Amino acid sequence: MFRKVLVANRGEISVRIIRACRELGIPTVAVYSEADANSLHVRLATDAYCIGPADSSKSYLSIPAIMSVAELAGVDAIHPGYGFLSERADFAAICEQHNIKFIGPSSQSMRKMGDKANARKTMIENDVPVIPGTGIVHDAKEVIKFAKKVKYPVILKATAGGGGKGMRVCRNDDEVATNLQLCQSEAEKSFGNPDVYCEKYLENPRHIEVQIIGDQYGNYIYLGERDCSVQRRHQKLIEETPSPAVDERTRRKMGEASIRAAKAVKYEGVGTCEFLLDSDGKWYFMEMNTRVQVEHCITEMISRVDIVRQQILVASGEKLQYKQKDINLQGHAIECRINAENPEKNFMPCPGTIEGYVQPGGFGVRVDSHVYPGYKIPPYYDSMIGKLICWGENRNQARRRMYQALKEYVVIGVETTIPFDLEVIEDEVFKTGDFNTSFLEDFYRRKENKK
Ligand code: MV4
Repeated sequence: MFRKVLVANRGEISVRIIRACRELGIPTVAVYSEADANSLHVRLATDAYCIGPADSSKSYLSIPAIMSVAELAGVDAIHPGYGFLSERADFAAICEQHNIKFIGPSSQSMRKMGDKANARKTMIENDVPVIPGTGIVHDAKEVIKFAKKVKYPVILKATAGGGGKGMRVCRNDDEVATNLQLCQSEAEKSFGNPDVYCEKYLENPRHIEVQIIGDQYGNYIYLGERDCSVQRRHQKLIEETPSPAVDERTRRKMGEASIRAAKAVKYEGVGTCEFLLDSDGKWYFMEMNTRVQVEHCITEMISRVDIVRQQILVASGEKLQYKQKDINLQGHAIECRINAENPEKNFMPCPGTIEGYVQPGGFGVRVDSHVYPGYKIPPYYDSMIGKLICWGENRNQARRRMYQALKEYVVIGVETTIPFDLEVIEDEVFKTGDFNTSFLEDFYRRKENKK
């Protein structure tokens, strides 16, 4: 087992990782920026080092700052959490060169999944369904030819992109020429790689993702799917598992396809395969997220598998403690991300001091958060206050428990997304479970019509 783990992150996920390490008896090293000196992760870790100013490019994203602390503190592993350096293959490679275990896949696996056009090719070779698409496209003619074949709309995507960044939908020949140039120059600017590929565009799919875990010996399990269709500009707001749109057979097929995807790149650790599900039940691999995700907790609630604990165990070289037949998904779980944002003002971030704070609790209620009364939410990072996760024997019980827990949650001093969450949880369409990624747009349209 590891001697000491550096947690290269902040906020609730640092707290989540430090808790898992404490349970395993592993000392931890927190790193923090000047804006985070009063953060909970600093208090909970065995040791803490300031790594620079508030600006994350000079602190949480600074590889030299983090590697210096790793050497100084004598850690043998680094947990990157999500965001920040978590999907940087170059960082994973530097850890490998310094004999420090990056808690995640190898830099090589990350590179193979990080290049989306290449990942598509790998999936096709391994019988994982992907949306009809192209390799790298060089001129508008190629795209127009492809669109003739599959019919408009099509979508251009940066091969180095992901998570909704660097995408452009084209609905006719005229749009192709302009969008291709825009997409290529944006890709060059944002990712340092101008390469773009093209896919048939699916209108209003559901966003489904499958959690997998693999060890260093080629053993894999999948832990069912999460439905993340309630999102706004690629920011997920509410997630649930199981998906109301996935049946037992589809769950097994998607799970097995996810494991084939992982095996194809010799993936180790926890990861998530993202799929789109269309209205006739067809589903397609989109991309793989090579990190622990914000919404992993709902999967923990229905599987009773501690995903972060398993992540640390397999990274340290232990064999996976579960076989697929040991996995027994039970009940339903929903997560609401509670953000310091004003839903009445276009979800504008509202950093500031939390003057009063009371968390909900009770059977089937979990709050993962790093805040406390008097805590000042800094303006430099994401505005998440915490995650509220509710479990129930079925979807309706989980939903009603979420409603009560949201009602109990008191946050004074900053605006939050709690009033918005309450409205969605009680929404008639949300109640049916029959919706897709256009849910929020439709929700606001329906609200306007009622006025
Ligand atoms: C798509 C798509 C439809 N057709 N690709 C967004 C995140 C990234 N992982 C992939 N994404 C999408 N890719 C094809 N060929 C729809 C999405 C998508 C989406 C697009 C617009 C608005 C919200 C969305 C939510 C999930 C997925």
